[in-house]
Amino acid sequence: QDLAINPTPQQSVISNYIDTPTQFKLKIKTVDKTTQNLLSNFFDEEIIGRKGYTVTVGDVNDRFHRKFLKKVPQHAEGYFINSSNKKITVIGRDARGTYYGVRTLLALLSSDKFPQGEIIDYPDVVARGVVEGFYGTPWSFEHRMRQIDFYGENKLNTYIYGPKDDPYHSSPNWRKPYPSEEADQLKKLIDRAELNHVDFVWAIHPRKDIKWNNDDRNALLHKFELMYDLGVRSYAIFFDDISGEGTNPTQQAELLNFLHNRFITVKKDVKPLIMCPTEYNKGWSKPDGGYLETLGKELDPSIRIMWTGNTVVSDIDQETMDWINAKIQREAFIWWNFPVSDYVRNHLLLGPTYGNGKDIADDVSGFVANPMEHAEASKIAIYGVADYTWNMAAYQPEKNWLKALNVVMPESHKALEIFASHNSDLGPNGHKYRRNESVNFAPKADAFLRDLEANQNIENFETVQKEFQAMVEASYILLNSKDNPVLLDEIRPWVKQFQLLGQSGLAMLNMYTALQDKQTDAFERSYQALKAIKAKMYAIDRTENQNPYQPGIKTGTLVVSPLIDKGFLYLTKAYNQAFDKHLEVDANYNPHLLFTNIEQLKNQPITLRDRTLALNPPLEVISIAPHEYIGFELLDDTHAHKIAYKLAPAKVYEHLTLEVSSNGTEWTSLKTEVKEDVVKASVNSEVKFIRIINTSAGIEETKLEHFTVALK
Ligand code: LOG
Repeated sequence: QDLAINPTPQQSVISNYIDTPTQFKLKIKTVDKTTQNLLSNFFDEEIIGRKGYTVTVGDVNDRFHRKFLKKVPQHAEGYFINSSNKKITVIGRDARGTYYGVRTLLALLSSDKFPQGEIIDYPDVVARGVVEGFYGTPWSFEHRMRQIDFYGENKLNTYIYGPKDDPYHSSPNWRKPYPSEEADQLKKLIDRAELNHVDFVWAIHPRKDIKWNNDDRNALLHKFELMYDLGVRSYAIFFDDISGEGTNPTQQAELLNFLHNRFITVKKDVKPLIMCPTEYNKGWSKPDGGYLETLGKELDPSIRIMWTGNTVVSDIDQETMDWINAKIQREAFIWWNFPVSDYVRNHLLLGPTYGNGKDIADDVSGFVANPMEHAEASKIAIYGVADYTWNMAAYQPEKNWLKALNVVMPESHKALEIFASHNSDLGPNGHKYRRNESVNFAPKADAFLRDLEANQNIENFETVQKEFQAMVEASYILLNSKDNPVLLDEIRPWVKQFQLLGQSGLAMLNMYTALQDKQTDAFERSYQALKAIKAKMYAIDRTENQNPYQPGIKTGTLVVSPLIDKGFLYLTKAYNQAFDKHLEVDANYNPHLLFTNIEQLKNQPITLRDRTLALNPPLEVISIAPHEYIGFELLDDTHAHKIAYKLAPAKVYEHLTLEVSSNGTEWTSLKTEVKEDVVKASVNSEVKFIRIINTSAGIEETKLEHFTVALK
């Protein structure tokens, strides 16, 4: 039997199980307020008395039997538990260790069988948790409260507050105090974090407009003081995704050392600073600039430096750690960009947490995950992060994932499993980060298509049919479920889309059967039905989640959706041929191409919607060297008609030229006009290529807000 505990304890020796006791006698020794609170909430008057199962809780400075004390692990935050059929003893190495011991005790008591034996437990990674560091709508207050409780329950000890779109964390208001209502809420969150033994790390992102002068230094110091008064005892400074003066490493180090000396060491009860560098991944680090080495040399050794790995979004392994740690002369603090979806906002990332090395525990000073703007849905991945960072060697992604689904939806977890198993990949994206999806179904889908295209009897027909049926049924169950309304609110549009996807799959199978039986009416009915379902899906995609980056709702994109589209296409063609019909076979896809020689943008997706071709705007600053360009290559015989783009700051327009060409070698520049910082141009001739090119002699650093071409 598995202990019902997340994260997985380091060592447990269980000899047998008894019925879980229901009446208790409590002996509480040294515990802090937080642990006391947790105990009193659980052991209410009705279940405690002078008789019953004895629960003893304390720490290593209390009087306990020597043979017990010897077993309490030396690690910070560790604890030891011994249980027999009459009593259980929980001893913590320190206050947080005792708290975690009690968390384990409560988890054990929530199951109907109670183990007897010993647990010796401690975390692998010192700082474990979440960085709310994504672009897009920040989490709500209520969501954050739920998250912090969840961290406490799963022994995560770090919540870094750094939502890019909070104007008081970043520009323009980082110098200003929070308005009183927001300050009140932050205070409540900080208190809640304390109640869960979570370090609330408040981060500031002085972004594009920091000046290296005394005024701005003091503005930072002042803001830190204000946050201190709200209860913050841990701070971070982010220099990611900026350009210009703010990126200077010597200045950054000087500022951080100043804050370290003038604030952190003065306060005494504040934890060491955490910083996110500008070159926060290997792909972006410029070897000649010496940026990272400068930070490594000049930053006070106590200051922790964040790192996202070999690229912006990547999994972390030993080689990653060796490389960065040597440069910064300390163990990097990992900022793992999963399950963040701010660059693929039309997708949900609900798959298992996997991909990181199981041997890097000693090489990191922390490990935090950047989540989706869907807080509750992110818990699936965060549950895995809690387990992975606590006990790496024992971590089992698949098993953990199933438990996570159970925790977020205790009643409907089976339906959620079907939904989540088909909603985990990101689709093509600028960071080239992909996840497995439809793992069990993929080989069956492949076999189905193989048989279909080889004109053979489809052996897998029923299996595939069952999966589509399961998708439809799971969607009904989820939409009607009551066990996590907060989660359902986040995923509802995707569930509806998923239901339609399942139905479209069934229609495709009906087309197949009708064709086999040579029933033309039935075939055409299913064909029309499938098109109608697609129209409905298209409508959802055009109305739900209409953010300016990746608007819409995508589901089952890696395996299920391509299977249905290919099947539909193949069957319609076969039908047209067999019965001399002319049913439309157009599949809607984007035949145009991205046209760029900028390495950083080579995988940036482009989309075609309502006759408008758009570059998916990257979230980061891009640098365009002389002669580098970004644009589109149109399919032959496409008529472009209006071009619009916006780059920031607008002064880069002086160095960029909008050009068109019919062959890719001879270029003409277009007449443009600028209105409210948006550049506009009309195309009056046949063109195949469109590009914005850097015609100056210097590198242009810019944020690309949008770039679109309207097609006739
Ligand atoms: C940002 C982050 C964003 C993430 C994924 C870091 C250090 N910064 O490219 O705010 O959520 O990538 O889009 C980032 O990762 N920039």
